[in-house]
Amino acid sequence: MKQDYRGQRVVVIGAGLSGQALVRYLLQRGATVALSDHREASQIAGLDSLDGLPIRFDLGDHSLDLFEQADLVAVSPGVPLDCEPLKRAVSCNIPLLGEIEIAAAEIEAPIIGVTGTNGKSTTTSLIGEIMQAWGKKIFVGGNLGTPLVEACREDYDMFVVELSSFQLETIKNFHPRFGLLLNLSADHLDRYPDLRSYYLSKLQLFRNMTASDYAILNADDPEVCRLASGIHATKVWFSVQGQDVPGFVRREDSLFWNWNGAEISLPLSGLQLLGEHNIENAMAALAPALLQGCPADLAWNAVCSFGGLAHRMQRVRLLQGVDWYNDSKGTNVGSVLKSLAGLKAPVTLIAGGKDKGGDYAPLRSLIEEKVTHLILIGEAAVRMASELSGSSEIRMAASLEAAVQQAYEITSVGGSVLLSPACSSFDMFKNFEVRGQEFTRLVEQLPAAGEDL
Ligand code: UMA
Ligand code: ADP
Repeated sequence: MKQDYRGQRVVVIGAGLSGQALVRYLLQRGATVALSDHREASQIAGLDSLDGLPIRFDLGDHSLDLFEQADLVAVSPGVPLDCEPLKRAVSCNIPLLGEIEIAAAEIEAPIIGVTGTNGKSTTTSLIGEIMQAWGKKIFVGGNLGTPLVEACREDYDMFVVELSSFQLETIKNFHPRFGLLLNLSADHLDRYPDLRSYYLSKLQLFRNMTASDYAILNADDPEVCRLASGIHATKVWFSVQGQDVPGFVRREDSLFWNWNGAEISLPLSGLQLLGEHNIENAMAALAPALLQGCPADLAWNAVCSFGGLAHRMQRVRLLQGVDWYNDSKGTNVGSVLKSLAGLKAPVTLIAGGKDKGGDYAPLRSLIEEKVTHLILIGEAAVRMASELSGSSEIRMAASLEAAVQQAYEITSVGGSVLLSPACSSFDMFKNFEVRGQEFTRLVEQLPAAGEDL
């Protein structure tokens, strides 16, 4: 239901992409807006896009009285709900609404929400590709880049939205027609007190969905299966391990769609994306298209044409018999496991960055199997070295550049070098894209045989 904000005093907390988009939207909808961020203006990118707009800036620190006197606080995803200004607002009974909740109230077209610990961006993009090939005007964004509130007043046939646990924390009436839960494993334990709280945030996606909506779920993921009983939407499953479930099943070299009497098979040979996890992403992306009547061959052609997103197992270069891969978006243990699984030994793994509080020990057995050298960078390096001690030869590097140089010197012909950090980038870089770009630049500069060092 469209919300009227006329006459309301709204404080937007967080002045990043979401906060700036919220400000523009709320002003258009008649609110009196203040924008609050604990960073100084000079540290915030893009703030000049708000120049000339009638807003109060509250930068450098949060003025708690602003939060006590508001009618509503609009929350950016990166702001934890237990921060002091939000606790203060809650104690004064002032409602908090997240960016997705505010945006979705404007939208009448079907929404496809994509969540899970890994594979969200790839799957969201695949859905965008399929729908565009089918001639639909589709918004593709959310956590992927463009905040939903930026686009919610535009006329799209449908919206596919990547949703992080942070964005889902503040859901109240958000009601997608399709909800995808790709997988669940440890992540963001620097924000959540335990895994359960993180998983429950993800499950918020389904809270308003009913039997006339569809939940698209990974039948091979034990945590997803365990939590599925609380989901009321009609369940459509996918299984790369060949489980006999209603939905998508992979058997040998084909995918089989088995739903309501329809039986379709698709040959995996055309898929460009590598790795079992990308077969899961492909099945999850195809399901909402087929359920809406998209012709299967058209959808499959769109999936097969997709070459993948940058910074996800992107092959940078073959140099002197060594393959170099940029997997800068491998920011948790679960994703590194998938990326490593797709490579054969010997691998030099460059990992580390900003610690997210999870456990690195689940990496041990695959590292023992495939990784000859583990080069660690960033704040997490010391803890990773201690938790993975003895799993391979471990070295420390003071910078990404030093790590690349070490990898160049020690990796033997026929091997691979993989940057897949299992950590976020914020200790050393602006974001994972900048880390991946820097890695790519460093690797491209490495001299080929015969060139001077
Ligand atoms: N801040 C405060 N007070 C606090 C805490 C933070 O003022 O107590 C401020 C920070 O100084 C900063 C702002 O809040 O200026 C943070 O805003 P934000 O992190 O929400 O940044 P946005 O630019 O709005 O980006 C967000 C998502 N960021 C996060 O969830 C951390 C982006 O996802 C998303 O692309 C964007 O909205 C558009 O939807 C990024 C991300 O890292 C890529 N997501 C995490 C992930 O994928 O693992 C969840
Ligand atoms: P997200 O948006 O959830 O971070 P991406 O599609 O950007 O996911 O992929 C990030 C990394 O996660 C990839 O580099 C890959 O290693 C891993 N990954 C991708 N899809 C999956 C999946 N379905 N299951 C597990 N890991 C995956």
